[in-house]
Amino acid sequence: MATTVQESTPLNGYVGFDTITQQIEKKSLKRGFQFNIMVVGQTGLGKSTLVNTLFASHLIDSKGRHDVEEINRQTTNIESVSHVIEENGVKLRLNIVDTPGYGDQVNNEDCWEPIIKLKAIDVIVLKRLVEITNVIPVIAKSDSLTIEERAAFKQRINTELAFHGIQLYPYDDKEYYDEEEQILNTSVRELLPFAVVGSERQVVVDGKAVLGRKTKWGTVVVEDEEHCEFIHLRNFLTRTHLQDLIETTSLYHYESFRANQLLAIKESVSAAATPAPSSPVSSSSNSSNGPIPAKAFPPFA
Ligand SMILES: Nc1nc2c(ncn2[C@@H]2O[C@H](COP(=O)(O)OP(=O)(O)OP(=O)(O)O)[C@@H](O)[C@H]2O)c(=O)[nH]1
Ligand SMILES: [Mg+2]
Repeated sequence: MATTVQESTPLNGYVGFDTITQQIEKKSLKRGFQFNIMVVGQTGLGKSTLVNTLFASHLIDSKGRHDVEEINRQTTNIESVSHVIEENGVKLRLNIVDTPGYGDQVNNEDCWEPIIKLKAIDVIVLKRLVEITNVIPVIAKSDSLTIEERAAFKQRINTELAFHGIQLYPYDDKEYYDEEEQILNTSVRELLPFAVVGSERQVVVDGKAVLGRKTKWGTVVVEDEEHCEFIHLRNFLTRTHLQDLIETTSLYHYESFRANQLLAIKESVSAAATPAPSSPVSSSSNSSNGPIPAKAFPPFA
């Protein structure tokens, strides 16, 4: 039986389904939203500080010094914390995964040196991460770079990311995003990686208390776009792309993960059902590695 769908069928009376947006809003406000964020990178980069700066609250312990006498403490375990933050009646359930700095736990004495390229471990970690989640690169502690170094570093990172085919968020998917969203995404991609500065300390500038870092030579104001790109990162994360980050994680990454898990189960079941012809013993002893999960496919391959 053929089904014909008319473009738009006129209504003879008020039905009331236009209230669906209010219904969604009401339910969403009641439930709140969940946002998972994980910070990954070298020890002492300022990961914990950045998360606290982003959400304007003390969510995770920065392991830096509380006073100048104290030696630097480090995040040594993967720590997951949950917080509910609220703004104008909107509840955001934040799950923060704070990871210890990788690759250099034994010796981090070079962490103050300006970084000028991605390390091999960065590339390996990034390649794995983009398969399972939305990845947004940042240059932390950008106050330690000169303007020229910052520009050169950005360019270098982008060249390396392109060379390794690492697909970052926001994606360039013409089917998923409409024209307006594509323009916005392109403008965001041009800013990547965001060169940011983090601080939980308030400093007084022109009589106003602002988040910043005061040094002998001046004050870096975190939210001043003349100083760094923190404000662009925060606007992008919270004001323009929060909903899309949540949606694409579930739509692409979680679905891809689920499909791979199902595939792995299917493969292990069929492997168990077909005994190896040369082996006289039962195949239930199986290989010690268990099922090898199929490689996750990139979200917009
Ligand atoms: N100059 C400068 N220092 C920063 C910045 N962000 C954080 N710091 C300082 O760097 C030190 C380390 O910061 P953390 O946030 O603990 O760094 P982390 O990456 O979480 O460190 P681990 O957990 O040990 O991997 C602290 O003393 C911070 O105050 C920044 O943007 N600029
Ligand atoms: Mg930390």
